[in-house]
Amino acid sequence: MQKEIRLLKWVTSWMFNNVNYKPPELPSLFTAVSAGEKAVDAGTYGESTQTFVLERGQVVEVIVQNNHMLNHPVHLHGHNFQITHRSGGGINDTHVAQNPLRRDTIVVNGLGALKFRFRADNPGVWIFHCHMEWHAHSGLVATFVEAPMELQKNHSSVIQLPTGSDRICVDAAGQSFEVGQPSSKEEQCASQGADQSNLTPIAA
Ligand SMILES: [Cu+2]
Repeated sequence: MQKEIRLLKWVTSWMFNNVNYKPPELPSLFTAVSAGEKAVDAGTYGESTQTFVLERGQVVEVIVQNNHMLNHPVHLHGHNFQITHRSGGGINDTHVAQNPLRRDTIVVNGLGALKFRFRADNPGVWIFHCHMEWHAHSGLVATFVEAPMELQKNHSSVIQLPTGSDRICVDAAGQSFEVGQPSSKEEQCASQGADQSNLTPIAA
């Protein structure tokens, strides 16, 4: 008796709000410090980064409703959030603890819900993601861009962007240049029609 066995390629990807996160060509932090006033517009960062732009001092409440049966340890960079609700079901309870648990990582239960709050008092670009790495790699990531205009004012003294970032305009133009080419990077980018705003000099 013959049995046929089919091997199927099964592709699984995870997402928040039907957005499958993909790392942007230009890292979101670089966009935040180089996009001028457009940095406050979430669309500037690209749809697949699922960006939320926060104002300085805002109290942010995040509700995660897990529509899948697996638990996910979700992690937020840049903050210790207060957990105000966690359940095995939906958000059906308005009770907030007097002294809520503070964490930067918490499991959202399978088919459960999680609610947490933090104050946007730490300008930066912070990702929110599942800490099971393959879930994050396959898309379970969102981005909080916090007080980008303040970040632009202060970044040169607090953020050291890697020197390799000056190649981004080159990559964006789909060209590469030989090391040691005498013309300035600005000239190289201009000749390729690339956006020079990525070349904003970063003070040491
Ligand atoms: Cu996960």
